[in-house]
Amino acid sequence: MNDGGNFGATGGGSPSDAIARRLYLGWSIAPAEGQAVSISGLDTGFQYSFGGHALRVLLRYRVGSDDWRDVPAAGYAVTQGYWLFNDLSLALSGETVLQNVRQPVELRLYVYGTGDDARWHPAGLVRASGEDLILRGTYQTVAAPGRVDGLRTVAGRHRLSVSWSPVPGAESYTLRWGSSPGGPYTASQAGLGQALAVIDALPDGAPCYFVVEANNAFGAGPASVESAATPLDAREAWRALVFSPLEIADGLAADAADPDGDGLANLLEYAFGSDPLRSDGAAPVSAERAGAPPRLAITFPLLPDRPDITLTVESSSDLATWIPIARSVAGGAVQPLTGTVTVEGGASAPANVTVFDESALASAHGRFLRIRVSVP
Ligand SMILES: [Ca+2]
Repeated sequence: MNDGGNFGATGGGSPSDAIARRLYLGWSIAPAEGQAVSISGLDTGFQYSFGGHALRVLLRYRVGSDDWRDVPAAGYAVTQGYWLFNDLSLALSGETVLQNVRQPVELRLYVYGTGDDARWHPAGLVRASGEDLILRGTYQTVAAPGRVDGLRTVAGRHRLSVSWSPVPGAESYTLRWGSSPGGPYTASQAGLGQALAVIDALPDGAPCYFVVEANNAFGAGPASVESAATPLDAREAWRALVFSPLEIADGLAADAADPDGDGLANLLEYAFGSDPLRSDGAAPVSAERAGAPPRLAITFPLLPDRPDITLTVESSSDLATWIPIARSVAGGAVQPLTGTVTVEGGASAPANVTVFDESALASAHGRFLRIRVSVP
């Protein structure tokens, strides 16, 4: 509002004077798509100082880009005084143009003084009850809902949690998804009562493309803009479970990192199921002499749901040449790679598996075993 220091004018302020001088407080409302509003009235008021002149108001409104229409608040005048509240109520249910509106409505409350010099100082629209402006009315659903917007996704192992902004007038939502951008959307969940859903049992590493529609008795609204996300693979899910987002951002969750300083890189902690943030001193892999004649044996945990891990036991007699002697792929059983190697345990994961070297210790000068952990 530009009061110019004076809401009056030479010869007395008037509505046309206030309009010309743009002495107004304005606001607007926009019905949601598929919704109509009916405005029945407004309540507001002025808090002002240095009273001494009549303060008058004029409400102007327009629907869309139509002409302005005037609602004079005849006879309204502030009570003269200092910092008084002056409540104002205007009935608008008789304004037929403001009923069942589906376009934006712009409202302006013009303020003027009837004297030559009306140096009012309204502090704002404030009612005695504390509210600044109450627009009374109702809204009703008159068409299918608008487009769903604001899609957000949280990825998990084999799953996506999808949420979106609630749409006015929606009674339910339909979520459709598929594996190709732009469709076809081969799966769906309909009748969703809330603005969220979980897509489950998704394949590893494949992006999922999805759209959401809002529905009501008038039909389905337009589909949202397509969104896409990829479920976490096994290692990503393990990282998300074990590390905080900050630790991941700082690189502490990288395969080669060793944040607990126990000599086991994160990839090995993941492969063997140990805690990468706590050095508890219990090495997951151990070696011993076993059997008759004695052979070198290495024991390690075999975990299920490690689809990205290949464990290869390698042997050497000189620490220079290493020969693969047994292997587990994707959490599967450990298979001997040579005829004289034997494997105990690990028929079903999780289990401890012991792999016995191919040569008896008595017939070798020195034997060494190690486990190679690799990812595709
Ligand atoms: Ca470690």
